[in-house]
Parts: sequence; C-alpha cells; structure tokens
Amino acid sequence: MGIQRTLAIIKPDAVAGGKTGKILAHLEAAGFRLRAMSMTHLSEREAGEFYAVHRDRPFYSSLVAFMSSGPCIPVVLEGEGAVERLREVIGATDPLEAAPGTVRRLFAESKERNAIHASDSEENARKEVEFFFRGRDLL
Ligand code: FUP
Repeated sequence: MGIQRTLAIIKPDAVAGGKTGKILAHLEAAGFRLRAMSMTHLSEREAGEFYAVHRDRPFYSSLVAFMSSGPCIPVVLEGEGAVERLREVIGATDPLEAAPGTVRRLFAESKERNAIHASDSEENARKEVEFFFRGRDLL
C-alpha cells in the first residue's frame, strides 16, 4: 500500500466545542504526520460543492448548513495506508455506532455533527486535498 496522503476536516462542531487540540493529538498519537493545515469558514456554496456527491440525499441541505455554520480545520495527514487507516481511526458516521476509542465515539455530538471528515478513497483524497490546499501550503 505504501505511504499515502489523505484529508481530514475537523468539523465546525468540534472547532466550536474546543476539541481541536485533543483531536489533533489523537491523530498524531495514531501515527499520522501533519503535512498541511488551515482554518477556514466555508461558504454554503463551497460546503455544497465539497459534499456534492450527497446532493440528492435528504440530509444534504442540513449538512451544508452545518458545514458552513462556523470555522473548520482541513488537515492533510500522511502515513502508511493513511486513507484506510484514518477511516478506522475516525470510526462510523454515527458516534453511537462508532467503536470505542475512535475520534467520533470520543468527540462527536451526533450523526450530522460528527466532529471529523476523512476521505474515503485514494482518488477522493487527491481531489479533497486539492480542494483545500495548493502550492507552498502543502508540504
Ligand atoms: P462518512 O464517510 O462517515 O463521513 O459518511 P458519509 O459520506 O456517508 O456522509 C457524509 C456526512 O453526511 C457525514 F459525515 C454526516 C452527514 N450524514 C448525515 O447527516 N446523515 C446521514 O444519515 C448520513 C450522513
């Protein structure tokens, strides 16, 4: 599998709730290296574009409103098999279904306000890293 890069987003619920430091510490302790990080406040249009794959789902407008409700922190993480590994470390979408010790189990409020995003494939990781970072902001 080799060394990969993937995108995490610390979502607005976790940023507003003062959980950023704990989540970053958890990711570093899990072995990921930080390669890029920023804080941004997505517009509704940007949040809608990021989650365009879910455009026809019933939760889409609520998800877009939530993701544009306050600052979030996109982070590029690197490590062995990072895409799949980060999915394991964040846990299931719904914190009630997420395994003990996962980021969502520890820090998420609900299925929508679920603390963190992680790319779900290598191809999406490349696209999502590009969505947020380019040039000298990406190490
Ligand atoms: P995940 O890959 O675990 O982030 O989950 P999905 O790609 O299926 O969904 C993306 C985001 O949509 C989730 F993080 C939260 C939101 N969502 C809901 O609010 N309700 C749902 O029923 C499913 C997803």
